[in-house]
Amino acid sequence: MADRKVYTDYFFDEPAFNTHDGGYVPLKEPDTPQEKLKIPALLKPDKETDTDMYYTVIAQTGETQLLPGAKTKTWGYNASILGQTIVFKDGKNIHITLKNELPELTTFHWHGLNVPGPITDGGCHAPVYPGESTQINFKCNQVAATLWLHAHPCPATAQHVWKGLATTVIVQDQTESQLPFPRNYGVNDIPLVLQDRNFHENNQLDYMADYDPDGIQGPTPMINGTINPYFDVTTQRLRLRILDGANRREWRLHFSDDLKFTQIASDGGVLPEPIDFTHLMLTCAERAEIIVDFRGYKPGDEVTLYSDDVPLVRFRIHQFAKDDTTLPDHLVDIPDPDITPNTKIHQVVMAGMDEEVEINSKKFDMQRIDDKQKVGSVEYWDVSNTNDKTGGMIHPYHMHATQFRIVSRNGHEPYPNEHGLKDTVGVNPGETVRLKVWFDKLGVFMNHCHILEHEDGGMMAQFEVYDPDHPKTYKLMDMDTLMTAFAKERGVKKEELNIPGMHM
Ligand SMILES: [Cu+2]
Repeated sequence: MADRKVYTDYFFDEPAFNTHDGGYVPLKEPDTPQEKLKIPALLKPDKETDTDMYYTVIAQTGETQLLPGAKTKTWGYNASILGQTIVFKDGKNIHITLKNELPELTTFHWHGLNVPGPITDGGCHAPVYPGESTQINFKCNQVAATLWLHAHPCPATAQHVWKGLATTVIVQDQTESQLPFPRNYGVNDIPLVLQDRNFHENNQLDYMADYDPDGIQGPTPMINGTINPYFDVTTQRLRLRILDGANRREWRLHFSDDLKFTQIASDGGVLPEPIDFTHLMLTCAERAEIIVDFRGYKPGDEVTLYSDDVPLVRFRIHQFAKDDTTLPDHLVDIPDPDITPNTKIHQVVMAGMDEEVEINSKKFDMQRIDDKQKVGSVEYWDVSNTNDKTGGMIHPYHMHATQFRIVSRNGHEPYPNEHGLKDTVGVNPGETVRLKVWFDKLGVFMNHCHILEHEDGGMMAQFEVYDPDHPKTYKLMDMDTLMTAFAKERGVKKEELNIPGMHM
């Protein structure tokens, strides 16, 4: 950790920060007692062999003690809220039984995972109806990374995630396992899912009461489903796998004393080189793995992680063994394939706010394929955000089925921590971000803004990854089928469904 440059900047456009939104809900420090940070259990495989892993993932209802008093009704994966952490090992065949024990349909989307679409990928074309289960099988074929599983049943994705359907997925591989990173799960390697909620009468969530077409927010930080958490630090170095799991909120992270930390991985895996920061901003769905070194602290000290000025997690320092591990200047090689000659530059224009959101002047249509790319081809995608009026806002752009490279922002170098693989990128107002994108799985997939209310509201498109030698047709879901099912499951008429995006 010798002489690397330390970045002290959030990089994104300050006038576009969510704090300037008309409907911004400031975070507030909870006045409830501090609680031990919940560390999700590791989901136990039903069976594991040298070549195969078998899991059962259950979407279930539950009740969670979030605040003193009444428990909050929540949803989760193999847990009452959020879920157990799921580990995939590179090179293994994965078999997952997806079981829906919720009162309504949902889908299981593997954010950042390189799998075929549209069914295995788990977007809106892959509903699992209540009481039913289905099986997906795929080969895990990608580098070590922190990914996540979340519900994606358009246009109720935002409601389902708000209720708790999101959990961390860890991919492990040989290369990462050789690097000098902390990896004792729960002790010095922990997931940190950053979310915010608003609590109503009896400590309950009320999605419709807090609905905002530019993204629901709550004043209370909720970290791994814990309100006002602390974590007992027992090692000098701590690895945090941070996910912005909020529907809309950006997190501007920094520690007390402006403690320096080191980012070692972004969305799609380990960075080419470690990057030192004192401040780090994450937009929705982005991940950052960081290592915090507490060498300057002694037992009894406390180091706080903040977003803006609000405490998120208090790290209580205990006795730890001295750790002189240093990170190499170069961590991993990142693939950088050449652009395939004679291919077009794809254009994605994200525009509008509130109910007016769209991509390329269109709202999402499950039955329409908006773009195509040949499997194995390497092509540029130019992603623009035209919300440059009245301050504008940052749209976090996500593509299923790929880990891309960020080539440039308005022709300039991407941010210092954007030289690794990414599946989500925050696009500033008036900016065009050029991506280098390639796919190795076939299917129909979604690309969209990851502010979940924008996604549900239509700021989403679809593309097909095709093989000209083996053309395929896909049976695509339609809005009416999903709305009819939701209405039946909720026991109301279709017109009475309270799903804001359904009229898009
Ligand atoms: Cu957006």
